[in-house]
Parts: sequence; structure tokens; C-alpha cells
Amino acid sequence: MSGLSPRFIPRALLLAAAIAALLFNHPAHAAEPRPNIVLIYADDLGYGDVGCYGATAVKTPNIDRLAAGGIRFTDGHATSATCTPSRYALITGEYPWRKKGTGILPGDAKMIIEPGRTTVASVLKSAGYRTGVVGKWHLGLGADDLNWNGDIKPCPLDIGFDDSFIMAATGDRVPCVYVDGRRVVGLDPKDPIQVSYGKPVGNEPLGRDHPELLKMKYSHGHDQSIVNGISRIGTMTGGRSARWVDEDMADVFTRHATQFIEKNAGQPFFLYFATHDIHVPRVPHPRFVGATTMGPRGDVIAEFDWSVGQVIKTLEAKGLADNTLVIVTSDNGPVIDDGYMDDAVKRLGDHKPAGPYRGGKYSMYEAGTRVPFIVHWPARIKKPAVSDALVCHIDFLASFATLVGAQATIPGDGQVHIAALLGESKTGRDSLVEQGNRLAFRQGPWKYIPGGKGMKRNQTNSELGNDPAPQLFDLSKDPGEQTNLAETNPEMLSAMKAALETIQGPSK
Ligand code: NG6
Ligand code: CA
Repeated sequence: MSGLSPRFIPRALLLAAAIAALLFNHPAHAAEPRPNIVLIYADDLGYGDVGCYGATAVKTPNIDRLAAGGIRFTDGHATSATCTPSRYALITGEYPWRKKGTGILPGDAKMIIEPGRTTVASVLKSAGYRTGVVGKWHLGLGADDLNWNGDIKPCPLDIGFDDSFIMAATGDRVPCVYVDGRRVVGLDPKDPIQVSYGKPVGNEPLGRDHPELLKMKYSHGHDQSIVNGISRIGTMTGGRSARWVDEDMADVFTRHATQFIEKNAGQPFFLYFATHDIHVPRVPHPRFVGATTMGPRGDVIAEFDWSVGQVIKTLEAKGLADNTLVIVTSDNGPVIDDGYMDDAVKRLGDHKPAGPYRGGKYSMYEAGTRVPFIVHWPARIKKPAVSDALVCHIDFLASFATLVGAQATIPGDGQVHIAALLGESKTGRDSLVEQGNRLAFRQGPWKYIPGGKGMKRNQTNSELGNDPAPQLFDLSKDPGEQTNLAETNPEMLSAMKAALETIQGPSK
């Protein structure tokens, strides 16, 4: 086996595990029906932003209830400290930094996951699951020269999703419309949409020229097209009847999520429910305004918790709660000022969005990727617990495939960690590459951040971890990454550096 590069060993192991699962254990419990899988993916929700991870300034009873009845992970990760790469890894099981063009995408980017590729959805679909995506996509849509007024192809329907109701990119990027299947919702053909991330299109006023038209002002970026009194990144013209109302967005997405469950109650289903909450612009429905003392950033956490509650209610009403595997997690760590003046900094009080961890969204430090991570499945998880196993979204594809007995060759960097995910083993991954604006590496208690030369903080004031000197931390004694051991433990430093380079492979 000496000819196998380390990158391919997990693939071989996976295959073996998948075959073993097929032969001996098909599916997880042959006598039991396979579980439905509902993956609730928050946006920018920090480790410390929910009650069961220590928050007191916002109440999250629905998420806390799932944690109390399931497994709550303390070392659960997205692959990356921003959205597009984390979602790319979640869907494909491949580290995003292996592929060019997986950074934060503009709203008119073409789709970065090729049709025909194995995805978490295509694997489950091939195993007989009905698959759906609702919410934030941010993996690009269409090919070059996408026409928003016609059929959008490729889209999630081309990579394994039977149903798709999404926004193209983010709440703060044009086009500010929903896309149902291949079509923009509510579009009047007489008022076609045009979108640009270059030269502005149309002649509607822009935020930077007309701040008096804004109900929420920007603090950085976000100074172009004004939609619903909020200026965004990029410009759009037309499509007036199709434009979303931010205040209603959580209701719209949650309704689609619960309808998907109701419609598919009679068969196994996989729902990827990627909320816009708690990303900017933070615009809760009026019924959540004032839910916390923290202003919009706190109130949209309460709104997110409500969305989780609606999903649980629907599962219960349909008698599906027991045999549905529900996961609640987030695409990257928290950020306070992400470009709008929404009082998040001023009203934060003593709330700690990152919990005990350093950094946040965009950062190489732990809070960049370490996020809330809860797994709930009453039929299988009999002993609710808190688990310190190292787990990551990149393993969902391989793990779900094995769990449901899907016949698939699992590509990429994903590993099967069903036992850890269900709390049946205390051991998860041995190691994990964490992505900020560069790559950091975790192995056992150790964390290695190569020396950088970039800025220390970006406009959001998030600590990026770009110190020129390499950093090494022992997270078992120093979870807050305060004491750099690089100089006192050069052996470990070089071992970590070498291990990261081996996984990275030769640079292309
Ligand atoms: C940044 C945006 C930020 C957010 C982020 C993507 C500016 C100044 N900042 O470029 O507001 O949209 O991209 O966030 O434009 S993510 O969660 O989708 O990765
Ligand atoms: Ca995000």
C-alpha cells in the first residue's frame, strides 16, 4: 500500500467501511426503518450564541431541547471560517481549498459543484431518499452568462436535490429574490431582472449616493442596490415583483422547510435547511423585535430558534420525530459588525458569541470553524450526552451514506464517523484542516497556525490569526489560544507542519 498517498487512504477505508455496512449492517439497524435526516444549517451562528453552549442573553429553548435529548458536541466544526467553502465541503465531502474558486462567491457566480458529481444529496437520493434544499445556497447558480429570467441550469436540482427553494447567495447580495426549482419566484416577464457585480446596472438609487433612503445603514461595503430600504453588495434592476422582504424571510424559508417534511412524510427524506439567520442584514420579523436586549443580532438568534422549533413541531405532528436524525449547526463562527449599523457592537453586553474561543468568522483561531453542533435522533440515541469528539461537516456525506446503506464510492476527504456522531464513540477525527484565510491544523489537543503576513484584523474587527510567527497551542490546557508554544515545543511544531503539508499534498 506504500504507493497510496495519504489523501487516498481515507477513501480506501471508507470504501471498506461502506462495503462492510452493506454486507453486515444494512441499513444501520436492519429491522428499523432508516431515519429521515434534517440538517439545519445556521449562518454565522457562533459557538456561544445559544443557550446550551452558555448564552444567557438570548433564549434558545428549541435548540436546547434537542441538545438535552441528543448529543451536544464541544469540538464540532465547519471546514472553513466563511460560508461558501464550508458549504462546498458539506455538500461534496472534499476540502474546499483543494479546488480554486471556492471562496466567498458573488451573487452572480456560476455553480461551483459540477452536475453529476457525488454529493450528500445525490448519495441519499440514490438510496431512495427524497431530497430537498431550502434557504441559503451560496454555491453559485447556472453557467456563464446566466439569465435570471429563464430556466436556471445547473442548480441544486442537477446535483441530487429533488426540491429546491433557495436564495442564490446571501441576504446582503443581489439578486434579492427567491429561486424555486429553476425559476425566480414571482417574476413579471415585463420587468426582467439584470444583475451586475461590475459596472452598476439600471438607474435605481444606490445606497452610497442616497443614505437617506436606508432604514439600516451600512458600516462597510453593502453600498449598492437598495432593496427593501437596505443597500446590498452588487446591483440589480428589474424584478420588482419578485424582490424579497427581509422581515418575512425566516417565515418563508421555514414554511418551505416544514412543507417539504409534510409532503414527504410517507418516505425517507433528507432536508438541508440552510437558514439566512443569523447573517447580515439582520432583520427579524416584527414579532421577534425586542426578543433580546442585544438588538437585531440577538433577535435573529431567537428567530432562528423559532425556525428550529417549527421543524420539530412538524416532525412531531407527523409522528416522525422519533426516527428523524436532526442536526443543528452553523457554517462558520460569529461576527459582530459584518457591515451594517445594527447596534450589534453597542448592545452586545457580556454576551460571548464565540464562547471561550478566540477569533470568529474569517479567523484562523478556533472560533472561525468551531460551531454549535447538535445531533438528535431519539430512536437511536438512547443516552443523551456531551461529546468532546472532533467532528466536522465534511464527514456528513460519507457518514450518512454508510448509515443508510447507500452504494456509493465516497470521494474526497470525508470519513465515516457515525459512531462519534451518534455518541456511541468518544473518538471522532484524528485531525482536521481548518480554513481561515489560510490553513490551520488540528491533531489531538494541538493546534497549529502557520506564520502569516496579512493583517491582524479585518473591518469586522475579527482577530484573523495572521501573526508572522507560527503559532502552536495545546487546546486541552489553553482553549482560548493564548500561550504560543511554537518556540518551547519545536518538535511538535514541525510534526504539525509536516502533517498539514502531507494532507495538503504537493502544491499545484
Ligand atoms: C463579506 C461581506 C460580509 C459577508 C461575507 C460573506 C463586505 C464588506 N462584507 O465580503 O458582509 O457577506 O462576505 O459571509 O462586503 S458568508 O457568511 O456568506 O461567508
Ligand atoms: Ca456564514
